[in-house]
Amino acid sequence: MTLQKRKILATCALPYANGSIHLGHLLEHIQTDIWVRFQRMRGHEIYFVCADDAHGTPIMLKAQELGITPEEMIAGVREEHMADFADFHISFDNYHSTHSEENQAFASEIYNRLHAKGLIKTRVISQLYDPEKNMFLPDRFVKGTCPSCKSEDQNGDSCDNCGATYSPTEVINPRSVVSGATPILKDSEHYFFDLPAFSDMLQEWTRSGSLQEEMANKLAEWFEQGLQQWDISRDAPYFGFEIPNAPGKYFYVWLDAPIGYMGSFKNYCDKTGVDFDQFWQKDSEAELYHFIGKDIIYFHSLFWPAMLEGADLRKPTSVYAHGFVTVNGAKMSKSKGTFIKGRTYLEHLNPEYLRYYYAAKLTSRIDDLDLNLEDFAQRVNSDLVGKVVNIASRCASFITKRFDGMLSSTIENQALADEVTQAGDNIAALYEARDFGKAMREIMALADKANEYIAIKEPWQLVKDETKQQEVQDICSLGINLFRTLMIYLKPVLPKLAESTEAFLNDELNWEGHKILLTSHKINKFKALLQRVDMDKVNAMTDASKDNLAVAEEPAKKANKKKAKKSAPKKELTGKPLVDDPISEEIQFDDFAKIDLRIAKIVNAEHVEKADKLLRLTLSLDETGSGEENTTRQVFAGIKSAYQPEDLIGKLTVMVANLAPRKMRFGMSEGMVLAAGPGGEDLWILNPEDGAQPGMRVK
Ligand code: NOT
Ligand code: ZN
Repeated sequence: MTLQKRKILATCALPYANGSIHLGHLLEHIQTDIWVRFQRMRGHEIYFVCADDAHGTPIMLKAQELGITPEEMIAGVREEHMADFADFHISFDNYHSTHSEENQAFASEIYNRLHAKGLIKTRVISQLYDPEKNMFLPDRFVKGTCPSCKSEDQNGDSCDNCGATYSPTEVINPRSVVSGATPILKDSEHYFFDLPAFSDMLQEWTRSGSLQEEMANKLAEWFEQGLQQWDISRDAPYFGFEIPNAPGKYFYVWLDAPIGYMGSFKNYCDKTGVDFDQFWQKDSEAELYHFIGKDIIYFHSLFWPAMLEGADLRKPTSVYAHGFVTVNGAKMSKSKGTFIKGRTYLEHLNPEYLRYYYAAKLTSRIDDLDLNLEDFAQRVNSDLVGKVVNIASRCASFITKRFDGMLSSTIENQALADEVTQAGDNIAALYEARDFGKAMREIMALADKANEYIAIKEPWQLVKDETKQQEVQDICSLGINLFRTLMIYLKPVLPKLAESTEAFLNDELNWEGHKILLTSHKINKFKALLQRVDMDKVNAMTDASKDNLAVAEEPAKKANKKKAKKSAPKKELTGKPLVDDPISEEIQFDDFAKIDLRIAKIVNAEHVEKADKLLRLTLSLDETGSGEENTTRQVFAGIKSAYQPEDLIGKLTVMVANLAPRKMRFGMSEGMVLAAGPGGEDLWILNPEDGAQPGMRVK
């Protein structure tokens, strides 16, 4: 059967240019890469593109915080992302940025076409505005009291306490997360894309049969609720592209993000001469697939096909969504060390382990995938090292030592060879359907058969009998051939292992090659192909991830922190490293933001009778030092082992000022003093200087 050569363009969702790549991103990139490598091996013309998603308010504000331009920031992040992906062997043909000339040209062109057809509407809307920062506030940059349950410090669009969702204008006592100012309501004209005009088209596209069942169901729900006009404009200041003929108005980041797929491909076509239009024109016969996470289905299956249709371009052949990654059965957690950055993983473990584990657990459905770290180590060791590579290591040395590296001219067990070869079509169908887990199981079942064959034949026994040498060569040659076929099947998942295998076998592994066997062929000396996963390294990786407590921390701050560590006096380093302490339950940023840290002056300190650890402190938050009652607090602090009361009086310290008062045996404690150190004598109250004044907020 000769395969018809297909033209395919595949994409992964574009990572935001303000954070590092983590193991969640990598599920998608590995999934897509396996599929793409499979198609390439089959000889299809396939291109794989991606880019950084560089626009929007969070990126603008983050760059401001770092004191650099957004352009500088996104350029740095893009380099980091590209290096991470390359080291996981993600074989992009192109990795671009949405902040590119190509993307701006397409965004404007598509918008102009929609506009010309009357598909863009304008309307004045009223939104919260930060009068200090002079900017409109996206929902997540507003905080305040929940209109429903009255719990404080809730998000601008939803309440973590009662689960209510609302509009930021309904929030009680709203404040801007950016400046702390009270937002005002301000009118502004916005541009809307007329999504409801595409209702019929979208319903038909949904039924075309190429979407996952769960996705089609989700879409059906949305159709039932009715489609809404989509707000595609944002007011300056905004990091993005200005809308043509609309000064001061910018495309919302989600408008130009999917167009970024086109921008990246165009950038590639211009470098290589590939015909861009063949892939994107309305009647294109090329196939177009977007691999995405389940959280962004709406954008890819409603807005995006509608925009393409409205702009007279082709629609995606399909959109493939996957679920989220959990680690050890729970959401990735920074405190447990299971929020693992790609780079941290690479510092400890071989990327192919993760590629294999993800492949072994991926289905074509939208289910979440659990990366259980024990199971990960066990599975990789038992399947790849114990089954697949084991076949080669059991057979290779006989061939090299006794037969000068030469494989037999005949096949010892044709039926077994045929069975492994004939599985190829089914395995290919499973790859095609993104049922990688099933494909891996098929391959491992064949590996079991190969190992069984060798175990029964026991070439290590036969070799002792001079008359059985031909048999030994024949058995081991078949073993090597079975290993070769399995490595052809695994090549999309394990490109580096396949490369070492090619060097060992002195043969190039391509898909069609699974139909032949190597006879009278010379192989090279066998070198260990794959190390076992070492659980100590896995643990070192999670420990190192715990160290990254602030995972989204900016490079500039990190550099400062390192400096601070170096120059800190030795005394402060005597404590146990933080990573050895089990870190307690993870809290959200919002929880942290609730803590009101203040500089306090210790105006009095005294022993507490019958308490062997506690000192009674009187703290003043009053900068004038007048000692007015409502600015003094009594706090019981367990620092007696480290300080004499008289040494504390007059010192400044940092206290949690809004801790609910707690009744203790000796009286009320109205706050908490922060101290650090391993304990005993080695305990230091945080002791601010440099212009600190009682009452000051600590930021
Ligand atoms: N940066 C987005 C995210 O959720 C993905 C953008 C994908 C591109 O990480 N777009 N579309 N549509
Ligand atoms: Zn609430």
